[in-house]
Amino acid sequence: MHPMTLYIGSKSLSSWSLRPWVLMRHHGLAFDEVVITLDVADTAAHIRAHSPTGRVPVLVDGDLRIWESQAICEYVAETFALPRAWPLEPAARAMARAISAEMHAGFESLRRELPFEAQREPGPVPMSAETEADIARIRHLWREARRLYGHDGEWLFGKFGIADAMYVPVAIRFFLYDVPLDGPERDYMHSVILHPAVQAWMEAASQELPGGESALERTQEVESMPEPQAAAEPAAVVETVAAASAPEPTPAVASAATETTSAVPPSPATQPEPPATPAAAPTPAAKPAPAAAIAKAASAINTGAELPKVRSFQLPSD
Ligand SMILES: N[C@@H](CCC(=O)N[C@@H](CS)C(=O)NCC(=O)O)C(=O)O
Repeated sequence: MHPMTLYIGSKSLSSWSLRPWVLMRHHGLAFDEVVITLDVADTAAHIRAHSPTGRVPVLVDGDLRIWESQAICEYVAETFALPRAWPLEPAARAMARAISAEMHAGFESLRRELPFEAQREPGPVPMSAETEADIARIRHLWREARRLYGHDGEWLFGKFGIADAMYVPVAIRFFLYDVPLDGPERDYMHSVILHPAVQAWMEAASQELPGGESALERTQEVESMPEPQAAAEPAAVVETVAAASAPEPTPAVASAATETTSAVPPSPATQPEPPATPAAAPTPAAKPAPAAAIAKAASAINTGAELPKVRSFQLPSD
């Protein structure tokens, strides 16, 4: 069966895309991803071909099209009965929802002054009082969630859930902008950047060149990655994972010019290729530090079960 398709923006830039992507990867859901290069001339047209809001992420599941990052998280959580997507206990659940809503609606100063640029060399930048206040608020939220409800795991409410997915890009920002942290917030940031799905995202982001030239003509299959918690958190997605592990036929690739994801013969630009090598595509002169740092830290992780492959397609720029 053809899996769901998640349309996302460039991984080096699209923090909203990362949120549902990381939740789906955490739980080993099978899906195709289509990466739309952001910040090029025809970005808007490409996104509009798939998204009613002109924004990514968008999830397509059969006839359904779901937009808005948190709605996508909710949809997959409900459809696949993901365990602990929200905490079970009402007070914890309410707080998880509240802090997710705060993230979705707020922290504008932080988002403006510390933009999500996954390729940036980690280091501090000058910050306004408003951004300092955003950071203080986030630190308070993380600390309280961990203190009150985080006892059975390393995530905000113990197990990895939608609230974590919403804050993953914030933790990456803290890492990339060298935001001074200590205590539970620092531990939490480390948990985020060491998460195998986050490493995979950052690694892919590091392969993107400014303007997207390197990846525009490339279809790539993201390698399966270890997911240490998969065994500990059985989800009602076993069939999906097992099915996704089997070799699949040539994927139906969405054309930027069409609204459909099915029965579109792959063009030369979208046929599967082995992972890019330096000879096959230009690569940045030096690997960006964040991905390298995260990859190095990751080597300490004792890995567990394998996740299924996510098929990845880069929409070309006309
Ligand atoms: N509230 C939306 C925000 C989505 C959003 O702003 N996405 C950005 C990319 S991170 C986008 O699509 N921008 C359009 C563009 O760059 O042309 C959500 O949560 O999904």
